[in-house]
Amino acid sequence: MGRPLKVAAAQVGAVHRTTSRAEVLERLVKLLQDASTQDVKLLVFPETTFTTFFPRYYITDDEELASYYEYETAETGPVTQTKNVKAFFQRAKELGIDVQIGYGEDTGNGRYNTAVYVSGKTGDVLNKYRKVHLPGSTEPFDLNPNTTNQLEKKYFLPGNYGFQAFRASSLKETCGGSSPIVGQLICNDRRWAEGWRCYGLQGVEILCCGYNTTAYAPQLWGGDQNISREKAYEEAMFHHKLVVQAHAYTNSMFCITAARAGNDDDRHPLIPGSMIVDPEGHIVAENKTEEDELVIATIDLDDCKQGKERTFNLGKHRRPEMYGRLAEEGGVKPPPEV
Ligand code: CDT
Repeated sequence: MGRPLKVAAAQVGAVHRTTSRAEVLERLVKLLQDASTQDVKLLVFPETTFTTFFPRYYITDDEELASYYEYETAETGPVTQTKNVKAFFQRAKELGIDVQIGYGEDTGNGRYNTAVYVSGKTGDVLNKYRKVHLPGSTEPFDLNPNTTNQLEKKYFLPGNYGFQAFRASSLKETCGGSSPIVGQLICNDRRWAEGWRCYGLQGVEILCCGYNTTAYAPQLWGGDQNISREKAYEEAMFHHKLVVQAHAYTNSMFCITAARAGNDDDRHPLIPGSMIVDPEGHIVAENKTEEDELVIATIDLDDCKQGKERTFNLGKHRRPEMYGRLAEEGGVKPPPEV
């Protein structure tokens, strides 16, 4: 192995609306400790990991809504220092593990669906990503508490940092003296080719993606509104794996996906699907349960070379002059009828 690295997805099982921060934190720290015992160097956690996936609820109580965010202001400093969650980051630093973790970010001027990548060596935030593609609607589908809504457009602003790759300098020695190039996505972003390609164009070798993907939400998906729960689950898993494996392959990068899984509130099921995918699109490790679980693999970043130098040698084979529409158009403009 030329540039070996032991990585893992930290899948997190059910977190209910009533589950306390303290309880979640304890579970996350246990995952950190178990990862450390197994010598994991990079651990990826899900989207909005510290709380339940609150955008599924139509929340009218401002105080409850406010409780789902971390507050990062000039006074508090970065999320790693904030009182609710700093114990998590302290432990990651003590154990020397790099982490990516998602959370609701409140800057005082806006709220974002955010993930930070934090060095296990220094405890510094090496990169912050804000979710670009916010799915769902600004108003609830309905007020039935059994309905899984998707109100991210109501509770977050669209991410404004773009798709900026970075070097995980903390992992330089482990990776043969050359720091891994890392990119970040959050949940729905993984379904859009655009972000992946932006990262491919920066030579990204490891894409980290946490998510909360509902296993049953026909109101959100459209199509057969009478779809069975079993079939809906199967379809959600199929689409999750399809996009991750295909985009990892076409951009010649590893991808670590970390699910918030389980059946929240015993009525809002989420898919698992935490996995490590290689640059040829193969799954090299995946979850076995729907609970808190580590999915671990030792990968070799040199395996990205095959695709990057041959089939998907972007500099050699791409024709950007043919792709103008991609940057110019938002929606669909069909050709005129003749
Ligand atoms: N959290 C999140 O982004 N969930 C969305 C649900 C859309 S279902 C097609 C996801 O893409 O998984």
